[in-house]
Amino acid sequence: MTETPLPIVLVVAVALIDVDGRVLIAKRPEGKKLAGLWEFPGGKVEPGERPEAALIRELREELGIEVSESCLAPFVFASHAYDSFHLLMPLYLCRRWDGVVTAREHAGLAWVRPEKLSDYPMPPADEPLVAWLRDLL
Ligand code: 523
Repeated sequence: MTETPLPIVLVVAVALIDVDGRVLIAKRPEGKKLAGLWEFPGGKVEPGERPEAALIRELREELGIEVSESCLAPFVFASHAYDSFHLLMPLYLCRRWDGVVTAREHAGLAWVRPEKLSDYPMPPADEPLVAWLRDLL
């Protein structure tokens, strides 16, 4: 019997990098899937939405900052099969934004040196991105 493939969910995420080269990670709140794990902030791309527009919207909603599309630099893709869907998640890099980064929806925020990111428990989709960021930064 052929297995039904899992639906693909497209999520966009960002590594915000401050002037000291630290990376922002955000703690998923209670009541959400993967609560308590530290993620690269982002969220689902809505039907018909461009990925970059989705990321700009998510950063406004979740962190209260404004990012311009021209500041979103190249990305790598993360991919992970969760129980009921297959997550496909490009990670953007962003070094410039307007406003103060604020936890509007997360349980906490941390600015972390790339070599320390592996000290924080992350969703399985995010984990492989840590080594990539360590090599890049
Ligand atoms: N991830 C993930 N890593 C990561 C993000 C931003 C999201 O693994 N950096 C996963 C967690 C969820 C799914 O992507 O399974 C959607 O995340 P989110 O936060 O946009 O949506 P939730 O948790 O509110 O999910 P729904 O309740 O399904 O809307």
